[in-house]
Amino acid sequence: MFLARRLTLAALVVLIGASASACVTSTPGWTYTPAPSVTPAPSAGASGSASTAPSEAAGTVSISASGIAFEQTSVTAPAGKAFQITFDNKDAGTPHNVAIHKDTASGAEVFKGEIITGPASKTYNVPALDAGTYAFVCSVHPNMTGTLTAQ
Ligand SMILES: [Cu+2]
Repeated sequence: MFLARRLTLAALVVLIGASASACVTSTPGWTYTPAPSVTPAPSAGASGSASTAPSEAAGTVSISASGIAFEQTSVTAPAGKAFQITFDNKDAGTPHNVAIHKDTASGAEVFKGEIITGPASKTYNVPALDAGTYAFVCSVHPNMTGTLTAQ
């Protein structure tokens, strides 16, 4: 009981001390440890990682096909500016392409990439898309679909 109370009291003191100021804690070793750990904390936050993802997709979107299926279920593209899709058709002797449809695969076609027979790859120049959700589809195999988010 006494030990538990002491631990509780100690925890409270540590919490109060930590919230008041890191300098209050007297152990010298701890003054160095918190400093580096505080720096990565903001970048590890949700907003930090969210801002990293679009910058990766800002350049080129990679889509590949294998086994008459796209290997990506969803990709992200920049909205409001032209971008490129690097399409890798890994299916020997099988034609595929990437077409982009508004909202869903049955929506209006906003882009249709050239059909290529694998193994082959092609870079498509896609015009700017409005922000929103699109489906990418193979014109040859309508069951090949994925989601493209323009943001
Ligand atoms: Cu196909």
